[in-house]
Parts: sequence; structure tokens; C-alpha cells
Amino acid sequence: MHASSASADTPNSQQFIDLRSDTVTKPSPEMRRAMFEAEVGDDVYAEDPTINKLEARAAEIFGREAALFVPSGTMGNQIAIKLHTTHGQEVVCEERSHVFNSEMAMMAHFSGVVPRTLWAQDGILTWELVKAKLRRRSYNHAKTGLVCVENSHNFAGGTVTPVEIFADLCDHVHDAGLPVHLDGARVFNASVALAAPVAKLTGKADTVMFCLSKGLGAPVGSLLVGKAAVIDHGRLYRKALGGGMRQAGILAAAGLIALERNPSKLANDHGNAKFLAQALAQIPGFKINPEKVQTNIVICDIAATGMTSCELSTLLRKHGVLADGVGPDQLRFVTHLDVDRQQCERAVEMVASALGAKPTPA
Ligand code: TLP
Repeated sequence: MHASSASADTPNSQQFIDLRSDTVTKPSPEMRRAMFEAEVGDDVYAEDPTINKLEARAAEIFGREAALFVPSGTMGNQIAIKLHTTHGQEVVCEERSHVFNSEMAMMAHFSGVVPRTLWAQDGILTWELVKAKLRRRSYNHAKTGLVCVENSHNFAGGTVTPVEIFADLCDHVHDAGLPVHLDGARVFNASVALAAPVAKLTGKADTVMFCLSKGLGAPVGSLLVGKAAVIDHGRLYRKALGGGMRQAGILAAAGLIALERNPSKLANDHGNAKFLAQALAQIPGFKINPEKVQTNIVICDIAATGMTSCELSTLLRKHGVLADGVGPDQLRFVTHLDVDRQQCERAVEMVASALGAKPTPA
């Protein structure tokens, strides 16, 4: 539902307030300096000292044996699915999950598995919900191979799964003899919202993927963490997918800064998202419950504007605000390091003026 792809009017930050995603952040001067100075080597030989340092640090922060640097969250998730399943199995995941909706059917393509989806309130998978979807070996059904959870949950509106619910789910899934993969693209946002360290929040998952290139502000990169033998096997799949990036220490250098410095800045983004939700809720045609906004994602129901999200996104672009549809009636605004409160205030004014309404102060 992305209304805007690269085109002649590709936005630059001077002209637009870009709330399409937290993936749009540009590397900070400190990151650029570190990239310039980074020590590098050939990472396919595991000889890039900066990547090795980033992987070691990620493993340490998550309390794991090992980590693997990958070019994207999608690659990290798909390597994990491949590691945990065999062809012909099912992967249980939430209906709106990224692994199912936005990864180009790669679980079928690469791993030969099909998703078995379920809808969960706020995207929160509980054992009660999941247990009904698990399938054992039989002559009629494909067996479940993996349960995949997303925290925070992007298309449910950046909602978070509490520590105890996730731990309980993992315990039961493990008792059923199955692994759990966590798509933690924005797990640091979840960690801030829940005031729980990522190691505690994710500790029971078999593998965790997290992104450096979203709220943490790095230009490129994600990590997959887990047991050393599993991650070592993952290196083979990364290479098979074309993810052996050679002297990518220049990227890891920015990633290290993102990982060390930027988790503590996420609370700002969450405050800005809450502000946006409260202010957008005042605009006729916009429906959003600000109480539900827990992290940096605001998904508004815009059906009552009489426009589709694609039409509205195009209109807002003309007024200087970028936001993407995530369904015909839903428009998503994402706060990030490169937008401050003032810009969020301006964005609300621009949205209101695009729709011919005046916002009431939140
Ligand atoms: N999400 C992107 C788009 O693909 C929708 C965004 O703008 O939010 N897991 C989750 C939960 C994600 O939100 C994303 C990216 C990924 C995985 C994939 O990460 P990348 O883009 O690095 O492959």
C-alpha cells in the first residue's frame, strides 16, 4: 500500500515531514565518522573486526551465545524460518505479521512452508490462541514447524507483548516440542514501552531478529541472535541468499553507534507518537484511540474522510506530509529520530489544513 516509491519527486527532508516509517532516518554525523574510520575485513571469512565486534556486542546485550549481522530484517527473519523448519511444514503467526504480509511470500519460496495465521487482539499471541492452531504429525495435515511472534507489532499499531505473556507462550510451545522465533524488528521500542531489558523480554525465544535500521537510526542492518550452532548454520543461509557482504564493517560501525546510543532516545519517539495520536484524533474523519499507542507507530482509520489511504496519502504529500497506507482505510504515521515534536505539530497542522479542518489543541 505504499503510495510513494522512488520517483522524480523523491522527498528530501527539507520539503517534507516524513512519517512513512522509521526506516527513513539518515546516518548521524557521528555514524558517518565511524563509518569512515571503520576497520574492515572480509566478513565471508568472518574477518571483519567491526562486524565481529557488533555481533559480539549484540549477543551480549541479548544474553545469547552468538549473533549474525544481516543486511535486512527480512533476511534475518527468513534465515530464522529456514533454520527452524523443514519443507512442507506450517508456521503459526499473527494475521498482520510482517513475516506473512511483507516478506514477498519468502517463507514459501525459500523454506517451503506455509503460514497458518490467526488474528489476535493488538497482535498479542497468547498460548490460549496459539494452541488451537498447532498441528501434530498426521496423514491429513501439515505439521507445525515454528511459532513466530512480532514485538512490537507493526501493523497492529506498534503494540507490545508483555514479558509474562511471551514467556508463557514460549514455555508451552517448547513443551509441545516446537521452537519460537521473535521478529523483534522494533524490540527496543517494546523494551522501552515495557521498561524491560531486551534480554529479559526475549530470553525465551529460540532466535530473535532485531533491526538497527529502524528506530535505532542506522542506515543498514539487522541481527539474528541465538545459540552458537544455530547462528553458525544461519551464516550458510545468509551466504546462499546473497547476504555475504564482505567489507561491511563500514555498516557495522554505524550499527554499533545505533545499538549503544540510540535505545535511550526511543522514549522521545513514543512521546511524539502519543502526541500525534491525540492531535490526529481531533481531526474530522480520523479515528484513533491514543490510549492504544504504546510505541512509535500510529495507525489511523481514515474511512470517514471518504478517501482511500492511497488517495489521502497523495493529498497529504501535496501538503508536505508523508504517511503511507497500511490497508485501504488505514494510514500509518511513524515517529523516528529525524522528526522532532515541532515537526509533529506542523505535520498535524498540515494534515488538518489538507482536510480543511482546524485541529483542537491536544
Ligand atoms: N517494516 C517496514 C516495511 O517493510 C513495512 C516498515 O516500514 O515498517 N519485521 C517488521 C516488524 C518490520 O516492520 C519490518 C520492516 C521488517 C521485519 C523487515 O525489515 P527490513 O525492511 O529491514 O527488511
